Amino acid sequence: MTDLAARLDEACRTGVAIPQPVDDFEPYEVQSELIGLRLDRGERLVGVKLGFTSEGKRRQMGVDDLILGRLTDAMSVHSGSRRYIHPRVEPEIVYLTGRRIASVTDAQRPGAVVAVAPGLEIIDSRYENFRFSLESVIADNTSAAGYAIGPWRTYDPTRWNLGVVMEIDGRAVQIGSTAAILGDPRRAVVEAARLAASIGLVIEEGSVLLAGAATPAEPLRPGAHVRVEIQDLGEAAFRMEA
Ligand code: 0L1
Ligand code: MG
Repeated sequence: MTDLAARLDEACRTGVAIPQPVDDFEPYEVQSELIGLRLDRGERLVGVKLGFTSEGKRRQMGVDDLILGRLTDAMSVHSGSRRYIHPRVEPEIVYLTGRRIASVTDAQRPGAVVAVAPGLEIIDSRYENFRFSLESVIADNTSAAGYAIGPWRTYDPTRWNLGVVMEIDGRAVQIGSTAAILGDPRRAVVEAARLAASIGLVIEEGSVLLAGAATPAEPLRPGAHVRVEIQDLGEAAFRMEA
C-alpha cells in the first residue's frame, strides 16, 4: 500500500484535504489501491466514469487524454451520509453496459450499451484548493465523490445530441448539450474500454458508465437541491445534507 493511497483514503473519510504529492507514484496503481481499501470495507464496484471529456477542460489542464475513475455503490448519493471537502456537481449522461467489456472491440459490439439515464456527478478533489496534476487526479480516482442516476430507458443510439438543464434550488445554473461530451457521448463506451484495457480493468456486464460532464461543474453547498433534466431522458435529482 502506498502512502498516497492511504492519505487519499483518509481525506475521503475525514473530509480534510491533503497537499499535492511530491513523491513518485504510478497513478492508476494508486487509484486501484484506493478502491481496494473501499472494497475491503464492503463496498461493491458498480462501474466507471470518464473525466476530462470536454476539449475546454483538457486545454485548461494542458492534457490531451481522458481519465478513468471507478464507482462503488457507496458513492451513490442515496447510500448514506459522507464528508465532502469542496464538492461540485456536474450533469452527465449515464450508460448501462449489456455485455462484459474487456477491449475496444467488445465496446463496439451490438449490445455494449443497453440503457441510458440522466445523471449527476459530485466531484470533490481530495487535494487542497481543488488543484492537481493529471497524475495526482488519476490517483485520486478522478475526483469521483458521488452520483445520482435517474430512471433508465432503453438505449436509442440515434438520440445522442440532447439538451441539458441543471438547476440548483430551482434556478437554472447550467444549460448545455450532451454533444459537449467528447463531441458525441456515444464515444464514451469505446474510450472507457480503451482506458480500462490499458490498466487491465474489465468493465463487467451491468456496469454503470458516467460518460462525462455536459457542462462546467457548479459549487455545491449544504442543503442545496440539485436537479438535471435531459431532453427525452427525464431527470435526476438529490439534496445535499444540510
Ligand atoms: O468528472 C470529471 O470530469 C472530473 C475529472 C477530474 C477533474 C476535476 O476534478 O475537475
Ligand atoms: Mg464527471
